[in-house]
Amino acid sequence: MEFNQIADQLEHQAIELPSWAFGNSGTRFRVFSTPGTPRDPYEKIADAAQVHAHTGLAPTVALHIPWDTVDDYAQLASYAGELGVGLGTINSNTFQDEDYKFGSLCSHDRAVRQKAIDHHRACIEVMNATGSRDLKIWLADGSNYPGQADIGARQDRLAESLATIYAELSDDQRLVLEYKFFEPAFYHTDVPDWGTAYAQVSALGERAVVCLDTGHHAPGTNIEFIVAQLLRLGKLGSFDFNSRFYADDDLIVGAADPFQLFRIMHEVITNGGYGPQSPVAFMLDQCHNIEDKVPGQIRSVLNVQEATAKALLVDREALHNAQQANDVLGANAVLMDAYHTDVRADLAQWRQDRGLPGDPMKAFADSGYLERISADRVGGQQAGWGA
Ligand code: PSV
Ligand code: MN
Repeated sequence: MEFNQIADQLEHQAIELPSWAFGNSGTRFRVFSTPGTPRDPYEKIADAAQVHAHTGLAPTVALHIPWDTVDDYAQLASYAGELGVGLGTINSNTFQDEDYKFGSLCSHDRAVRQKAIDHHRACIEVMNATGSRDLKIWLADGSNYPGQADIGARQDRLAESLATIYAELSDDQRLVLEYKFFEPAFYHTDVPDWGTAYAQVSALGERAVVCLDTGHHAPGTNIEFIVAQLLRLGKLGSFDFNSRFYADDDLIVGAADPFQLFRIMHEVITNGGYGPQSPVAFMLDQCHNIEDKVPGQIRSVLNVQEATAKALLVDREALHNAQQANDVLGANAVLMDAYHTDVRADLAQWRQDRGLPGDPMKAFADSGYLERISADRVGGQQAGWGA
């Protein structure tokens, strides 16, 4: 396959940026700040708009409530529109309140469950104001010690809580349930894996789907298999892309294992998850602990584009024929040929043909934006986890 045969298909790529990627973040040891870090959701959106302006790849920004609380969400949406981006997924947060120490939607305390449900109601109101399609739910619920919790009863309460929230959504809105096998709970989490997420969303209905965060799997997990399976079941709602070396590292997607990202995009494309009709939302879920945030996000979306281009280059007919002929090495060679193709010069040209900078990293560095926000954003409280 030649690059010009796939160039048009790259137009369909849209990668949603997480507002929290522009705030400060770190580990339990230290949160470092960077000059110019946004102080409010408006400044986060202004930074996100820079990523889209330089790449054409990131037309929407996901919000996290309450981190991105504003008085007027419609006004925030129109501000985003003025900068050339839109507001996307609304992420709920039931992990930073004392009341949720022993769980939220799964808690055995009815009042705590109700509080968590009410928070999701508030998130749906935000969605109504912003025009967002997706409510993404990631739960920190779980337990730390065997015997601490009644695991089955918690699943029942989760099903009941999710059904209550799902009933509040309008016909064009979706509930997206994200799984994670550990952290902050260390013995069990209430939505540890794709199977549990699938079982829970299947019981809700058609507009309930699964979010696959690439960092939320045990080492060695064949993530692309899960992608293929969820797509054939019609339940892959979204990705949270990031890289992990050890656990949920939230590093730049494609940094740790570009081959895995390619394999994931290959399964996405093979199983109908890519293109204008695809219901899959491609999001980043990353933190930039030590690198500058805006270029960190630019690097990330470019990495996804590069992996996508290579995956589109797979000669699917040749692959199919080799598979049918049990040509093990031939089939593998078809895939590896695409992976080893250097698409960087073609992508630079692709961008220039569309009025974008050939080298977005350099163009952003040359733009003086970082220097400007460092000088302008003085005083106030820099955003970070919890703000
Ligand atoms: C949890 O690790 C998670 O990946 C969830 O996606 C959250 O939405 C995100 O982090 C930020 O809280
Ligand atoms: Mn995530």
